[in-house]
Formats: sequence, C-alpha cells, structure tokens
Amino acid sequence: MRVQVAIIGAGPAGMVLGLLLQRAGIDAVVLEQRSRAYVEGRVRAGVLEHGTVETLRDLAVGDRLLVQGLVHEGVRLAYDGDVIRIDLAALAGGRTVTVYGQQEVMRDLFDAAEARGLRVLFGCEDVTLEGLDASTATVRWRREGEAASLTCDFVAGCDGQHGASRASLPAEALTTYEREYPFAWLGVLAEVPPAAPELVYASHARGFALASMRSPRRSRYYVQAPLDTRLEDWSDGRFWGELEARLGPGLAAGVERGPSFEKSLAPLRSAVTEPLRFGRLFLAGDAAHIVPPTGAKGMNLAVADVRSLARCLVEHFRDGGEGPLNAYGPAALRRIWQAERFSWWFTRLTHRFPDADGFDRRLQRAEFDELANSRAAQAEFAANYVGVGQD
Ligand code: FAS
Ligand code: PHB
Repeated sequence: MRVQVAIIGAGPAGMVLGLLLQRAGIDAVVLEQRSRAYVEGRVRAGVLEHGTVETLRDLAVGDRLLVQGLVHEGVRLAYDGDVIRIDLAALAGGRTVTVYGQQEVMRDLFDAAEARGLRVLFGCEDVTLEGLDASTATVRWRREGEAASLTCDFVAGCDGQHGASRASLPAEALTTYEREYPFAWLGVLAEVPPAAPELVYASHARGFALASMRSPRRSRYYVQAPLDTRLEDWSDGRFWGELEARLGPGLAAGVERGPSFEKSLAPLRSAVTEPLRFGRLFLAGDAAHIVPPTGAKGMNLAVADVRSLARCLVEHFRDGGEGPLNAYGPAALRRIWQAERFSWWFTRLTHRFPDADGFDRRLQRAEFDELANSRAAQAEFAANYVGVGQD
C-alpha cells in the first residue's frame, strides 16, 4: 500500500485529520489498534470549544451535534459554597462552549469516515515506524494475524501518550516537560437530571468537584480523589455525599441522586513534547501533550492541532517545500502552552493540594474573589475557556 499520509490512532485527532486530508484530496489511511466499539465506548471529554464546533460543522460532521449539543453561554465557579457565574458569551465576543460527549463526537466521525470512504483500519497491532529520516517512511503492523505494511510521505502520530509514534523516536530526539498532580478525578455517569443548567467547578476544603452533564437527563460528575483510590471503595452513596458536601448547600439542593452506570478514575497530568516534527513524523493531540481535564482542553487541543497540521500538509502537497511543514510545530506549541498554562492555573485554583497550607488556601480565595469582582479577570477566564483559537 502507498499513501501520502499514514495516521496512527483513530481518536479525535486522527479522525478529524483523516477527514480534513480526504476533503483536500490527500490520500490518507488511519491505523487504529482497538476496535471501533472500544474507541466509541471510552467516556472522556464533555465540552467542545467554539473552534471545535466550527471544525466539525465545517467538515459536515456536526448535524447531531447541532441538535443534541447543549450550548452553554456561561459557567459557574464555587468556592466553599460561594458561587459566581462567568458570562462567557458576553465576555468572549459571543463565543460559547457546547456540551457534547467525546463518545458522540467519535460516533459522528466514524460514521462520516464510513460514508465518505476514508480508510480506517481497526485492530492494527504492533505498529512500527521506519525511515522517518528517509525520503519515504514505512509503517508496519499486524492485523487479524497477518503482517502488513505501507509506504508514505508522512506519518501523523495521533496515537496518544502511550502510542507507537513517540515510542519510535530516540530518547534524545525529544524533550518532555511535565507536571504530575498528587490526585485524580473520580468520575461517574448517572441517568439523572444535572444539578445545575451549566457546568459548576467547585473548590472546597474537602477537595474539588465538577458538576457536568451529557444531556438534560444524564449527569456527569467528578470529585477529586487520591491517586491510589480504589473504585470499589466508592459506593454511589459515598460519591453523592462527597459531591454534595463540596458543591455546598445551595447547589447540592439541585443534585438528584441515582445509580451510577459508569465509574472511572483518571489521574491528572500536564505534559508537552517538543519538537512536534521528526522528519516524516508529526505529533498531534495527546501524542504531543496532556492537560489536566480541569480546563476542558484535551480533545479541543487535539482538534486544533490537526486543523493546523492539515493546513500545513495541504500547502506542502500543493506548493512543495519544507516551509509549511516546519511551521506546524512552533505555531502549535504557542497555542498548546497557552492551554497548558490555563489548565494548570485552573487546576491550582480549584483543587486541594496535600501540601497546601493556610497561605495557599487564602491565595486561592483571593484568586476567586478577584474573579468574583473583576470584569477583566472574568474576561481573561472566558477567553481561555472558550478556546485559544486558531494558530
Ligand atoms: P486519543 O487517546 O483519544 O486517541 C489515540 C488513539 O490512538 C486511541 O484510539 C488509541 O487506541 C490509539 N492508539 C494508541 N496506541 C496505538 C498504537 N500503537 N497503534 C495504533 N493505535 C494506537 N479531555 C477533556 O477535554 N475532558 C475530559 O474530561 C477528559 N477526560 C479524560 C479521561 C481519560 C481517562 C483520558 C485518558 C483522557 C481524557 N481527556 C479529557 C482527554 C482526552 O479527551 C484526549 O485529550 C483526547 O482523547 C485526545 O485525542 P487524541 O489525541 O486523538 O488521543
Ligand atoms: C465532562 O463533562 O466530562 C467535563 C466537562 C468539563 C471539564 C472536564 C470534563 O473541564
């Protein structure tokens, strides 16, 4: 097989890139290690930035999103029971966010790929990359017991933090800047109406909590939990009690309890790999960076990366030259670090750090009060939350 671009990974990054390249007439194939059902079944992101919604609509993948997505013009922050609302639309030039789960995004992307004939090969095991510093690269894998390979002009590493792309690079070729957080998010899904009409990020002496949703009848909640948390130690009753305590009495009154049908633990981490290009290989999405989910940036950053990478590849195939290809990394990294900064800042503001002392808590309170009383502080929050935009 010979293609122009081989895309490793069929998550949001890989699938949006595949559809963007296909629309531009560039021959691409997506190689995914898992099954479609597995990828669609992963409960992950919940909030789409303005730019992500525009990208999906531009790709004509947004029909269900436009009907089922919940447009939110504001978001609430709570601190030890005090609540403020940030009016995103008023402060960010009319831009909003849309609540629409990553599972739905993946279903829409896979359906579009199937309808348009974008080749997505599921069940590709033992993917290896060769010739990244040669004139063409070679990708090898095993599928249904058979060895297979292809040659290509470029490889897009969209295979997350533990994928084959990063693993194929010599350690000295890349630098990873990272921050590990001493806690995780314990998340549940429950078929109950959300506690509030918009998202609530709550900071409390007991720890962080987030009240989100997937639909008017399906709630998505998180509480900060120790890294060594065992899911079996968290009954639904314990979860609901902890959530209500952290939201405070006013917001807790809106919580409708019910049986959870999904419970998961996600550790928090910040990380950026530099540079994003290694000869024939480009990194995008979680393969290039990780953000704590506090800022709702993970999936949105991935889509912004591949919007930019697709544009650079299209320019290269149209006009030739290395210019567009070399431009991808530096421009993407400026945007990525902005999102990293915001996600790190928002995590520090809202979470309870084990080594925090009274001074730290009063700094958090002062930051919250600044947000409560300063339109400029709220405008900066809104600009970051709705999205750091195009490169
Ligand atoms: P993805 O990880 O989504 O996709 C990579 C794909 O590559 C996967 O399908 C994987 O199977 C495949 N792959 C890996 N190795 C491979 C190999 N060797 N060969 C072939 N394929 C390979 N973001 C938010 O904004 N909000 C959240 O609440 C949130 N919660 C999260 C919870 C968890 C547990 C995790 C892990 C992430 C969460 N994220 C969240 C971030 C998440 O949404 C990612 O940012 C987003 O999926 C990034 O998309 P991709 O870069 O496409 O990576
Ligand atoms: C979610 O609904 O899963 C969600 C929302 C906002 C975040 C993180 C996760 O910041």
